[in-house]
Amino acid sequence: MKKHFAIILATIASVSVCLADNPVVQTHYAPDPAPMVYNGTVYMYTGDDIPGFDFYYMTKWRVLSSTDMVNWTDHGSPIALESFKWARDRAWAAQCIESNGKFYWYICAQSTKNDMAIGVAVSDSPTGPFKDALGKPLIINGSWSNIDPTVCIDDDGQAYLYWGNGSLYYVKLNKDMISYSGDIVATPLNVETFGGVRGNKSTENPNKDSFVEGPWFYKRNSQYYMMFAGMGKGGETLSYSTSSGPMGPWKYQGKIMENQKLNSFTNHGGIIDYKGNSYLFYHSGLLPGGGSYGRAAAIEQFSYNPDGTIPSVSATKEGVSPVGEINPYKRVEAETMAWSQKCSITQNEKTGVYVSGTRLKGYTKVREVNFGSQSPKSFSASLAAGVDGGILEVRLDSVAGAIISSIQLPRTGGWDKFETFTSELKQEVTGKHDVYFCFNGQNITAGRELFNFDYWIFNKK
Ligand code: FUB
Repeated sequence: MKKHFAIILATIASVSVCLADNPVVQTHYAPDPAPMVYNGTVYMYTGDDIPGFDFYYMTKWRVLSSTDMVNWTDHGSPIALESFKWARDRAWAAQCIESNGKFYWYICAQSTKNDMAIGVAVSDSPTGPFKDALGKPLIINGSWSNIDPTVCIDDDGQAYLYWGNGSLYYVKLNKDMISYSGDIVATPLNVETFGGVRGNKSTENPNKDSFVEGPWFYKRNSQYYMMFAGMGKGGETLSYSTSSGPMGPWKYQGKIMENQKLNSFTNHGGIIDYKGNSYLFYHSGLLPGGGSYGRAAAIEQFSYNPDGTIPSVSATKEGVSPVGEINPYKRVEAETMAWSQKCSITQNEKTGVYVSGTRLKGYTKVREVNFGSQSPKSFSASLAAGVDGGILEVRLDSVAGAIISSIQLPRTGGWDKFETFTSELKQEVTGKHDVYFCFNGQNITAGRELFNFDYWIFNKK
């Protein structure tokens, strides 16, 4: 009877509504999201804001991935300014694409020649390791407009690289993806093509918009799309133009997102289709401590109109619905999460990426964990603690939910000396739940780090 009551309680709790999963990264400020779908997984390439300096002070790029659109696994930072010997500052917006089994990550940065330049890093894996493919920039010509590269490979195999701020340029990439043929072409910007252009004073044909930066180039159902950050009131819009060819002529279509309370001047977007849905990626300054220089990626789902036009999309706190689930009987990285508080991410050679900086009342939330019809018997986690006192509590469906297992941590001999700890389940759990890994402790002063957390698994025995 007791056992059945526990199962009923757990099932009721699993119905609880989950609020606020935007921004989708909370462990750091991850702006300029560039999604890529590869082999059934969505990869999201981002920048890394360092707020507090009143400018886009950025030194590295990051990768995350998801197979359900709500839980994101942090793969750390495979490239930084130091990866490019010609780069000295401004690790700004970037995009990665797969071609012939290799991954080309087009980045922009301030060069040692004191301009902005576009470079490309290459890897055999979407999460790296990446290395500078050329040892020099791919595009460099003294301009500060060489930012925000976006790349698309057409059905005939021809790849196009677009980029720009204030101006929109493109080149045709060669098959090797790290060189180009022909001239750099400037795309005509006017009211008809991109809603307007900076400096247009015409009263007969005034600007409805204008191309600012952040182009996102893609093809869908034989139509070419160029989403871009346009000029709105008090901040950027996400606007778009379409074309029947990869090099234009472009026709301005309108604004997708404008006048949203994003707490950020910029919004830098990306669009993908995944598992039958369409998603708009953008960034906001809505994380605590965030703002125009502390931005983080957010996602909204939308549906194209039957004629291929894009409806207007509002920014939400809730974000998107899950399109997959987590198997708790296979090792899950602790850095896979839908939401988190009071923790951060660290990476090193030995362990890879793990959750660090855990503090009292912090937690990570993992959504859509499917325990199936038979309850697990125990829970294991790989944890490291330089000093004792920390407790990892596993709770169901909310931070105040039932504690189904907990691990009281002894010292493991160092903050990077990970050990696997196993504890019994306190109650039976079946079905689908949100699982909260809550950071607690005994006699801990506020602010003290509790433990580091590498991975977890539920055991059937
Ligand atoms: O993140 C730095 C710059 O801000 C990007 O390159 C632009 O697109 C804007 O988001």
